[in-house]
Amino acid sequence: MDTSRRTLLRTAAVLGGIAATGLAPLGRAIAGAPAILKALPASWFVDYGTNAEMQWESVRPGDYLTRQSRLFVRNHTATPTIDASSYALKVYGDGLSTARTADAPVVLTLKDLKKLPRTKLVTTHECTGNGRSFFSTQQGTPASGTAWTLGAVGTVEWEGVRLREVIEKIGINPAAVSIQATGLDAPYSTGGVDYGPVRRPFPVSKALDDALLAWSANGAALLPDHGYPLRLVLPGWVGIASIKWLGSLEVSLTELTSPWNTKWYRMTGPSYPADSPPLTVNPVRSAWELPWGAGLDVGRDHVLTGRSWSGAGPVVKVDVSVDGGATWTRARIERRPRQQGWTQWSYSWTRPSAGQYVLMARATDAKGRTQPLETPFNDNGYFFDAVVRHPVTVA
Ligand SMILES: Nc1nc2c(c(=O)[nH]1)N[C@H]1C(S)=C(S)[C@@H](COP(=O)(O)O)O[C@H]1N2
Ligand SMILES: [Mo]
Repeated sequence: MDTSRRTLLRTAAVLGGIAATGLAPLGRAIAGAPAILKALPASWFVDYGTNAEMQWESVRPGDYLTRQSRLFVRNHTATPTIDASSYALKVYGDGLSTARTADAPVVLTLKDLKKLPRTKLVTTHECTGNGRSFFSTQQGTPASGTAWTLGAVGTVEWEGVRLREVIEKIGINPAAVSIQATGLDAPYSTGGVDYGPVRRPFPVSKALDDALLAWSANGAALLPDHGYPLRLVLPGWVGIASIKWLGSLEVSLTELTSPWNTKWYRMTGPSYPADSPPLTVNPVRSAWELPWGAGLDVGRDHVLTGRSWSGAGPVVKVDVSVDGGATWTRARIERRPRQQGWTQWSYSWTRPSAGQYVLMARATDAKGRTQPLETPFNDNGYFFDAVVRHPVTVA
């Protein structure tokens, strides 16, 4: 598809969003520049304009990792173009060691960061709203936001430096509690309000545990759409925590806030208290590597494959049903997780007779968390973790 047609479709998608929700962002897509720079072939992606999800049917069972060319994109505005040679990360705040507090921000170039000890880490990276459309299609209550099916997820081997190394090198005040990560993308406006650059605070404990400053994914430099030249990765946490195009880190002695942890990315709605905390660890979810409404040949055996993942630990077992939940059998684990990545599984379906079926997969993680059959509604459609009812036809 040529660029003008893509831009047009994006504009249409954004305008469609406005009609549907009343509060779709007026990003750069309307001004004409594409919000996502990489190619989004229709066989690999569903293109929502500023966002794009991976098509599960295009996932190849032999590939454990998700190539960047196939990884979902979630942009609040548009992918910025950043010059790596002049790029620098600024670290500042009253939570740095007292010797530093009075100083100007610590400025670290990519070269500086690459001199520190390197780490590789596999994580499953997922948007908080993955599965959102099922609040509507499966539970009858539409939620506002991008109507993702299950493709706002991927598993990536990041390379970078542990944030712990950076912070310890700079020197931190032992009383520091909070770090705010801010992106270099354009400020985010919606409903006539400018909320400023995309940013979100996280606890110092997470920074000292497993947070990573990543410059590469699966052995290659980050693509612009995925945060080039440097992004934060908070393993197992909601996608919004992993700020792309990382511009600064403010280390603070007091709790920091931003609209991305007060207004959005927390649960609101009838089932939740007003002071429900900011979302952190991702829930348990599963997907079949099949088209929605797949057609399968009658009179044959079928090996069906899929993946399950959790932000809290490895998925240890997966139960599947091919009769809409009437009976369940244990799926065969094909590949155990690499580090904090997903689990691959399969189910051998012996000569199903002709008809319509509903496939279901229900995973359990090492912490004993499992997927419910129904999940309580929340206004923004976060954390749809219920078992998805996947229709197929055997004919
Ligand atoms: N600077 C910045 N960081 C960001 C975002 C953004 O719009 N701007 N989107 C967040 C959200 S909501 C998600 S789900 C992930 C998506 O990462 P990806 O596009 O690399 O898959 O990035 C997060 N980090
Ligand atoms: Mo997200």
